[in-house]
Amino acid sequence: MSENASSVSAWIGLGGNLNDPADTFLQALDALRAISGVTLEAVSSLYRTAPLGLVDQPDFLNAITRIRTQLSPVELLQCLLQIEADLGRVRTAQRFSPRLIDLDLLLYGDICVETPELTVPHPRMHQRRFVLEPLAELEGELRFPGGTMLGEWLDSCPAQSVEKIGRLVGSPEKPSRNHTPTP
Ligand code: A4P
Ligand code: MG
Repeated sequence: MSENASSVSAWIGLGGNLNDPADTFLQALDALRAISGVTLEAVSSLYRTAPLGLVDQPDFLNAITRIRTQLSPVELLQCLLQIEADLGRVRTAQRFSPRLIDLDLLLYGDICVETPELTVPHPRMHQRRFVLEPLAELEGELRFPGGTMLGEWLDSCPAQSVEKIGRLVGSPEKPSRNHTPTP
C-alpha cells in the first residue's frame, strides 16, 4: 500500500461461468475484505447473463462490488490478479473463454489510467449490460470520468439477456454463504 494514501471509491466487476461462480464470488469477496487498505462498501445482486464475445459457452454469473481503497490502481489490479490465481483461474490463449472468475477493475474514482497492463475505466464496460445493470442497481445516478451518465450508456448499450437471480450477500461486510436465488 502506498504511504499516506487517501481512500478512493472503486468498482470491481465479478464474472464467471465454470464450476459454482456464486460460491467463487463469495470467496473473492472474502479475499478482498482481507486486504489491508480495502473496505467493501456494497455488493450488487447476482445476475445470470448471456455470454458476450464468444457466444458458444455457458451463461455467466455477474455481480459488482464497490470498495473504498487506499491502494493505487496498479496495486489493486495486482491484488485482483492474485485473487483470481488463488481461486484457481487458469488463463487460456483464447480471449473471452470460459472462466472460473474474472475480476475487472471498472472504475477507480474519477481517475483514468492508460498503461500496457491497466486501462481504467475498463474499456468495454459501456458496451456491456452485464456490467451496467448491476451498476445501476447500486448507483443509478453514477457519472463516469468525462461526464457521461450511467443512464446514457445504458440507453445506447446493445441488447443482452441479463436476469437478476437473487442476492449474493446479506451485508457488504459479512457475506452470507447462502446464495440461494430469491425472487
Ligand atoms: N487489464 C487491463 N485493464 C484492466 C482492467 N481495468 N481490469 C489487463 C482488469 N484487467 C485489466 O485480462 C487480461 C489483462 O487485462 C490482465 O492481465 C490485465 O493486465 P484477463 O482477465 O486475463 O483477460 P480476459 O478477461 O479474458 O480478457 P478481457 O479482454 O479482459 O475480457 P473481458 O473484457 O474481461 O471480457 N460475457 C458475460 N455475460 N459476462 C462476462 O463476465 N466476460 C468476458 C471477458 C467476455 N464475455 C462475458 C464476460
Ligand atoms: Mg478481464
